[in-house]
Amino acid sequence: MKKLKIGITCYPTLGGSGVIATELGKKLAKKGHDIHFITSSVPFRLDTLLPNVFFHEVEMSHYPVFQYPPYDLVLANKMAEVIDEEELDVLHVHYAVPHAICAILAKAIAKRDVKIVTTLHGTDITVLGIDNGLRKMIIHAIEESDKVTAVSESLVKQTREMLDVTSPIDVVYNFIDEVIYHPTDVKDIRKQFGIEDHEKVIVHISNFRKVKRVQDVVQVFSYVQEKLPSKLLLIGDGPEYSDILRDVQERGLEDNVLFLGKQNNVAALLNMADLMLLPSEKESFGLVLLEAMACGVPCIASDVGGIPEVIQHKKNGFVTELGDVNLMAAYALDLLTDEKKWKNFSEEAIHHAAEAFHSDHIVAQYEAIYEEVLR
Ligand code: GMT
Repeated sequence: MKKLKIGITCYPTLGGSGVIATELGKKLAKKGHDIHFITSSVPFRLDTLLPNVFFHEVEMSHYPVFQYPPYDLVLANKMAEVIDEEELDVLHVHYAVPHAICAILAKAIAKRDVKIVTTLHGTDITVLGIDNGLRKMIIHAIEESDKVTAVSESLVKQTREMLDVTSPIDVVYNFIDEVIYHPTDVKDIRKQFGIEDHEKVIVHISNFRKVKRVQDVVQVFSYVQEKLPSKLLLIGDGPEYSDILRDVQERGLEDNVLFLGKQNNVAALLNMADLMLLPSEKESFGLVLLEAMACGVPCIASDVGGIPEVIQHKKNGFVTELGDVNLMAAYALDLLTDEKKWKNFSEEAIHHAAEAFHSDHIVAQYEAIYEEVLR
């Protein structure tokens, strides 16, 4: 394929959408495309030095006349500059609002024609449940993009139902970097964390927002550890942190629950685990499930959003009705006490992650989309 100049805008801080955008940029750069990140800070996963990856900072000055800093306008201005100066072919934005809207404005300002590809990650659509004030804006972003993708079939369906849009939306699933996420021996690290050989380890990773239902994780763990020597690793941070901490203390679980905060080397931590729990209320895909599965960690999660497109129920993990902590605990105990079954689920998880979501395949899908919009 012809080498392209591709602009990428995402939220550069922690979060699945930022991870996907950055990993995609790195993979595309390795295939020879020029990648221009247009973001407010260096994306946290942009840790490899590549000669054809560029970072254009959206710099916010102090604007005394404005009550609120005009981030979206400054971003649109920066995008227009980069489109012209770097001669971009494609601008791939992650999130309809504000990034696709900024891209549409930048395209109108820039002298050069550029194609806009917008990826929906879920929160831009589910936010509508809270704030209908952005409805027309999101519809405009979808209709005016040259191509829209969503990270699961479920998100496409939800977008259609909530917004009544009929324009095509392609499903392009999330992916992981197979070089980072694979099974590794971490016996020594387990020891460093005070985990005994005979103990089972359950892991949960999220931004501790209400929708993640971390309290369900704690409840499931409290049932499991009554029957099995086990530890719970809670990775991440967010608004529910203090309530979860209190819950853990009130249940007397503090010796067995490790709050690890935000972590960069998640692959090593995942490899310490025997099981992942993700009991979210909403989840358009659940990138952490894929990260866990690629490391051979079976997952139990709620049957919502795109989760059943990732976990194959009773084959490589389990899905349950939202909030069914008793069933989650029963599935967890079933898996953690049956070595043969666990091994089988673990192998199936690795296999499914590689078969259905391999980065080579997903990156090629995005390249085909760029080709299509440029045709
Ligand atoms: O889950 C979050 O709160 C973060 C959010 C984001 O924008 O990074 O995650 C969304 O995008 C991820 C990458 O596509 C998906 O794997 C997550 O399922 C999705 N989160 C929700 O739908 C709640």
